[in-house]
Amino acid sequence: MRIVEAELRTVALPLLAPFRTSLGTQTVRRALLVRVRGAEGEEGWGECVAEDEPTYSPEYLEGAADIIRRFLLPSLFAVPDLDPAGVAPALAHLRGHPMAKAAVEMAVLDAVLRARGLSLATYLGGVRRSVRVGVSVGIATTLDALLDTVDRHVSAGYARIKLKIEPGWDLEPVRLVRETFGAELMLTADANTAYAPADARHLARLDAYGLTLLEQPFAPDDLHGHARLAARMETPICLDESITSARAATAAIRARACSIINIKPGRVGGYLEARRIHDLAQASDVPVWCGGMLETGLGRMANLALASLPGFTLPGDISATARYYERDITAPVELEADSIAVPEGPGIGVAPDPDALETFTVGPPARVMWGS
Ligand code: OSB
Ligand code: MG
Repeated sequence: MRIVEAELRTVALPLLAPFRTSLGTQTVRRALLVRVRGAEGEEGWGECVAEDEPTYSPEYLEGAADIIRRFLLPSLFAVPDLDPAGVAPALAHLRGHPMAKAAVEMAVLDAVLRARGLSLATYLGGVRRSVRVGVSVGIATTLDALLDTVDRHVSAGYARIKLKIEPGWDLEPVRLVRETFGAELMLTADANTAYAPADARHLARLDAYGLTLLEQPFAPDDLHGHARLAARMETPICLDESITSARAATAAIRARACSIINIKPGRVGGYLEARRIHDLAQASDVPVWCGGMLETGLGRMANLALASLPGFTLPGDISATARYYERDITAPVELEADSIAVPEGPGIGVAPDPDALETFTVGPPARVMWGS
């Protein structure tokens, strides 16, 4: 395709309940949406997972909108025959900003695959019609409130519960959830970098609770610290924030810093880099699963396509709409037993509902045109 026009807009979706992690509390998910239009009338949508504040990653929503408008789109307007696989190379001279790049690549994937009548899952090499999914449960105000929330999600059918932890909210909530819901519950914990290597002895006490994995206890660049922790804990260590590219994934596996990888397309610069990480992890017998960033239905549908690849053997953080929002910008994403169906339509398989866009868009959409 040749992109001739793009539109950037921010939507603000109120979360049904505040989502607290060791990084902060979110009550509204603001998401940046990118729509591209090609010379032949092709159209595609992308979602940028950058958050309001640069706490999970260095990117943030307004910064992502700025680099997309000023640098990424102008670099792509210059490419006459743009293929999805050509997006990352055309942007490689611009350093960093993986979430912004991923959003633009997603929009090009959607536009090109829709024009070809091919689903994203088929294009990526998906092998599953539905994907087992879990819920990421935030830090609660009380242990009772936590048990109520977990009970609701377990009753809904989710295949796995992930508890957000931080110093002061770790052993006790994990022990209580394990005791209340029994050994059969697939349970994990995510620290979002809240600990230091000096906490290793404390973290090792989590081994008593049969966690499937412990996600990202230490700083993103501390591969050595994670490797030392992995060597002393029975619980498998999984990395999220540390895995910023296929090269970073190779380094982490070689360093034995993790034995499981959380793949988020936004964090690694797009769905094609995400697939490369899947491929190299599979070659090293490292299981992967698809992480989430409280995406709208648009981003979650695309993540389902990725999670249908064969190496995604653990349930993803891709929950139904009802776990996040009263109303989505797409048709609601629904849980069926412990799974969600992989979209089969061309491209991502869904588009934002114009009425919902009208309701949730904040501020005027920005139009970026070739030659302007
Ligand atoms: O660390 O996995 C994380 C949300 C925002 C930023 C980081 C993370 C998360 C989640 C939510 O855990 C997962 C979801 O989208 O349901
Ligand atoms: Mg995480």
